[in-house]
Amino acid sequence: MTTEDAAMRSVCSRQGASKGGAVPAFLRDTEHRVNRVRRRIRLRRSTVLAMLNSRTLPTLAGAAFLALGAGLAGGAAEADAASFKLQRVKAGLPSALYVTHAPGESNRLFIVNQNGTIRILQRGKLLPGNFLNLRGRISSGGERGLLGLAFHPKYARNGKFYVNYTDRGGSTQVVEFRRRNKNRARTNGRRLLTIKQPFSNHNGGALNFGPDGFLYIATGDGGSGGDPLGSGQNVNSLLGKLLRNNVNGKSGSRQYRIPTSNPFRTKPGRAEIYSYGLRNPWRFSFDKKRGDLWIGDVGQNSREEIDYRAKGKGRGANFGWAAFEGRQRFGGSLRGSRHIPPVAEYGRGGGCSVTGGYVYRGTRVPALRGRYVYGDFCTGKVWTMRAGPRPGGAREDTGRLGVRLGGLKSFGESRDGTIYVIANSSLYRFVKA
Ligand SMILES: [Ca+2]
Repeated sequence: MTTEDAAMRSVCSRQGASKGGAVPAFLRDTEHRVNRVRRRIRLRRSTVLAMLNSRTLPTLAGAAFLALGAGLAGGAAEADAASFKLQRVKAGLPSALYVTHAPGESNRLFIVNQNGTIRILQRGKLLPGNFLNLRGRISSGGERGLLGLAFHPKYARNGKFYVNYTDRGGSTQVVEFRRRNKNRARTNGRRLLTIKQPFSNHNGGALNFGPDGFLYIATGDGGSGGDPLGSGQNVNSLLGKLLRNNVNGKSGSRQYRIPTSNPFRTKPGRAEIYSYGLRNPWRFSFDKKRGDLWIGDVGQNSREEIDYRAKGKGRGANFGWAAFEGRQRFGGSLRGSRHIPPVAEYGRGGGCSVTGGYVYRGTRVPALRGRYVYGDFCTGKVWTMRAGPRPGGAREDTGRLGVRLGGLKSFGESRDGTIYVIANSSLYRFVKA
């Protein structure tokens, strides 16, 4: 693999906001890549229009192309009354990377900034000061920074929450903090997990509590390109995994306990592993109604994928990387015999870095009910698909949004199930059109 290959491969992985000053080489590469995808989309659109004008297509194929053309044109000509769109909630959030809510708190969102701070947005207004400030402890830029936040299910009572960041040396840290009061956190934390990162990219970063009350931690394969260390299929490595810990207790030298049903607890392999075969699971979530697991796993050179397992079925699941990229064979052998293929995937015509989202379980947007919403960082395209128990039917909905998204970093969910989006250095929410 040439250096150029490595650079190109690293940019198709997840990366975050550019900071001020000189633009790093790989961000310039990302720009090239985004422009190339845009050119390809323009080309495809003109081809579609030419084919339609030629009137040589069979009716059915013509209808399909027409639908594709409308989507690509961002036309959203659908006349259904129960549609949706995006509404901007807050602009001027250049470092914002993620948004979430605390259990029991309505009308308040926590905005995670890649540069190391967490701010509170209350009824649409940013509260002064930071809820938490980790600027001095983190490395930020590219795919590094403060990447994830999850509140303990009993946060209202115990004030505990968890963050995932890359420290000054680039290692992943998962640390527990506590609330001091409603709007401020204590600055001394309890370090739960340190994972050394061999390369600067593919740090994963998402954290969520599952329906079982355990903390799930998504890790990337360690970076570079093509999983050179073979982390994805290696169950003796914490890289390229979804990990699961019980934070309510300690065990020996561990600052957490291993849930008794973790698949490698009594078998060779790291006891923290819940599922494996992941490349860079930048964002994952649980369906708040069904408890199903949804992962957006960023692809290598060709396939961006959405992985799904019904509640509890992600245990021991092998999502394939690096033996598979999406449904395609990639490299190396598969551990075991069962590859769990994605429930949705797209190629470079759709974008170059998937951003996993959420199943809509709110009430205000009927057209989104029971649909999983996800998007692409590079193109700002957004898709929705049927949620469990039979996920499928992915459909591009970019044309409905009413806004062209760029730098689609994360989706988020508020207490009432409203889905939010961090893109264009702004916060948006899905509303009824
Ligand atoms: Ca996979």
